[in-house]
Amino acid sequence: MGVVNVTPDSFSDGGRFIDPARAIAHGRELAAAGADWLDVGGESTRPGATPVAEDEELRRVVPVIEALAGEDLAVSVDTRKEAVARAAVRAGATLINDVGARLGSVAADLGVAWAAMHAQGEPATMQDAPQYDDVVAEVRGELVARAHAALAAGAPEVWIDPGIGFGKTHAHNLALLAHLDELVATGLPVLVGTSRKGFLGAILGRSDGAAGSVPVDDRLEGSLATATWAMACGARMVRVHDVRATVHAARVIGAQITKRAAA
Ligand code: PMM
Repeated sequence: MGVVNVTPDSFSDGGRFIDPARAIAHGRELAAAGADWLDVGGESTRPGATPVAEDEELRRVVPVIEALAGEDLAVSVDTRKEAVARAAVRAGATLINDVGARLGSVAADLGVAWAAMHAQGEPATMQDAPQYDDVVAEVRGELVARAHAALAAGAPEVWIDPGIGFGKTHAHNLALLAHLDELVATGLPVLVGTSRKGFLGAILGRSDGAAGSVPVDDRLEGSLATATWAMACGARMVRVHDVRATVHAARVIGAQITKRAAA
């Protein structure tokens, strides 16, 4: 899944694709590089981000979705808002990538696929003091309950996503990745997004001996390492900015997974 952020303020690519023509061209490039899905979003959910008004979010995403879906590309909409999800599906999106995990009944109503991403709290404050007794069990329990409710309501396809960085400390993120097999074991298809995220910067900064975090544009290797790990654990989709490099990694890890399955 390739990321098409039509936002001025996303942490990794904010402002680069706010112009619809540039966002559409970027989506085409990601598809040509091997993305199966183009994930179009109009609201940054980075920690501390301020919410975007519904009409502004619609204005950002609908023309981009219309253009890309009109070229027979598979498009998902990255949103937390019901009205945006509905308009996006009318414009041609066939997967609601729900970063609040609350729109399962909307996906069921519209007959489109739903990705339920776990988040604790709201973007503005979610990184202030994330708290869990057992992060893996709590995230898994919440996602499975919501996924089964959506399937029971008639959603045709439901994905679960641990929501790396959404109301989670670096230790929570690492625990969720380390135990990704427990999400895979639910039998629901698993989606994971680690691309360029802050915990990678923190790990890489430390291994460099540097005081802080490595910058966003220097996190490719960390993104690939975690995407590859996720795929080896059985995740069926990874949400990434660097599609070409990830597709190459996926081909290599995929060949090994196929070999192991045949052995
Ligand atoms: N992360 C971001 C946005 N949307 N959707 C899913 N399903 N999973 C994620 O991990 C996820 C997401 C934040 O990253 P961005 O600001 O680079 O888009």
